[in-house]
Amino acid sequence: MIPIIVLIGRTNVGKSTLFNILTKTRNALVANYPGITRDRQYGYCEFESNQKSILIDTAGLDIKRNEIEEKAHQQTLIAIKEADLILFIVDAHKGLMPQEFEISKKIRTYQKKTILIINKIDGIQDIYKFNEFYSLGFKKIKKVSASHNRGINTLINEYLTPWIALEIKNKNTKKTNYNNQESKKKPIKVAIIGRKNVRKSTLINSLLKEKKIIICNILGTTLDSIATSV
Ligand SMILES: Nc1nc2c(ncn2[C@@H]2O[C@H](COP(=O)(O)OP(=O)(O)OP(=O)(O)O)[C@@H](O)[C@H]2O)c(=O)[nH]1
Ligand SMILES: [Mg+2]
Repeated sequence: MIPIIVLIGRTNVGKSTLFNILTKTRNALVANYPGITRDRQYGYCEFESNQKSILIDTAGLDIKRNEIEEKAHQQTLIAIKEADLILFIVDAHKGLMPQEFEISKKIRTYQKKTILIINKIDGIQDIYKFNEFYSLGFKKIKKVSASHNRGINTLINEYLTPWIALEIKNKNTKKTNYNNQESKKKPIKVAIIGRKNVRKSTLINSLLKEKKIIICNILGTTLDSIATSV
């Protein structure tokens, strides 16, 4: 059983960028536009010290303005429930935002270990700019730049791998149906392709027997390409 880490935060703070760098993939869609991630995206991290974990990228917890954002929010809550560790990402360029107090409050209701990640520290000269994030009240705080690969090795070596070691020791990790790469048998890969709104996501959810992918009667609801095991 592998510990599960979830990425939470406002939209556009760099959650997917961090997902890609930690999983050493480009599986998560990244763009300078809010609301790009909607579904839960599962990835697999294997760090140099041979520590492994499952990482979940999410839409995060932000203001919900429409049906898709409401459904994405629900997907994020499922991911938090599944996870053993929360990485709460904030954006140093934007500074502390009022909804981040709300997100902190929500996260705390789950009583899970949380690390506050101050992302986008590149290009910031004034180190006092980071101080406002301390008012969120998290003990473990790490400053990084996901897109410039700054602080990532320290995040892995000083925070993530010791935590993974402890989780495994305590055998606290939960079962997940994510098909990790430890499996000896190579699964057959099937791609579900078709025009917009022809019910591709409905078909996948029926196969999985769960509401894994957001279904909405709006063209182009699924943005990321989602991999899942069945
Ligand atoms: N300067 C700077 N930009 C970054 C950094 N990390 C991410 N970005 C940029 O921020 C934008 C948003 O990044 P994403 O990773 O898509 O953010 P997200 O939180 O997943 O966004 P949503 O899925 O839309 O909620 C992109 O243009 C990234 O290139 C960073 O460390 N520094
Ligand atoms: Mg994203």
